[in-house]
Amino acid sequence: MVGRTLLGVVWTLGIALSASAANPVQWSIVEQVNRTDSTKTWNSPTAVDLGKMLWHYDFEITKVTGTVSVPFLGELTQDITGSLPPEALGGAGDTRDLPSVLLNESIAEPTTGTSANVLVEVTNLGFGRMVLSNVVLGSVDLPLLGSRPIQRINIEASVDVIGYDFGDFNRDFVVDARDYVVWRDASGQTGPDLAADGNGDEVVNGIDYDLWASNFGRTNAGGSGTSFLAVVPEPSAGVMLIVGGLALSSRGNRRRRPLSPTRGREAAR
Ligand SMILES: [Ca+2]
Ligand SMILES: [Ca+2]
Repeated sequence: MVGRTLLGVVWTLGIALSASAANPVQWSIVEQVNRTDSTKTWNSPTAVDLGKMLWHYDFEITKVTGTVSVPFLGELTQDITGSLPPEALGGAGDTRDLPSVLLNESIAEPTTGTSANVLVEVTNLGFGRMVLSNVVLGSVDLPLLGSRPIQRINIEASVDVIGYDFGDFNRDFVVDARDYVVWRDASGQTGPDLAADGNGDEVVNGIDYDLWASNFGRTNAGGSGTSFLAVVPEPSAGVMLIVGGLALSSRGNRRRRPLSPTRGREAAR
């Protein structure tokens, strides 16, 4: 009975995850923090697809406003985005492991004395999360009216995450002969951030080749959550020979595709 219940929970969880997982994901954050709030948490409605080689993320805090109330005039809202430290307003990078922290900063806005710790992360289940803690709302100096306490702030932010399949070394959303060329040209190299290092152990070797081979033919043009359930058979020795031949024959005139995430994003659309 317990086993069946557990199985049901796992099954339901699996359905929920596969139904909500997407690639790429774009999350828009709009949060209001009131003067009485010391913490505020935002959770994404969807999750990234978990079965990926790595994820590229890009986030940006696009707008922060503070609102004060003024007797007889009502509310005045001031945009304070411009006086926030630029390095705290955004970031981009790759991550191979979840959970992954994209930003964890104590941010202070000097003109009003507003500050907070800001944590942006992707959880182990692939959901986005933003936590504002130790929130202190400052005050705005108004002509004739003096210093008025900020009643609330509004934060707008965006987080984009794109996952790449195992073996998609050139990040064009297809695992094919071009990825073999990337692997072959880098074979034997060591170090961080190697495009053909499929398993992230800082060595490009046969293990990475096997990851490419076992995912050969896989495509993910921004589908929703089904890609990691797909089973792609390992290519036969004959296919490998053909692929090897194609790769060799295209070596002279091939155009290397840039590893630009923008390219990948366009391809995903
Ligand atoms: Ca590829
Ligand atoms: Ca490796």
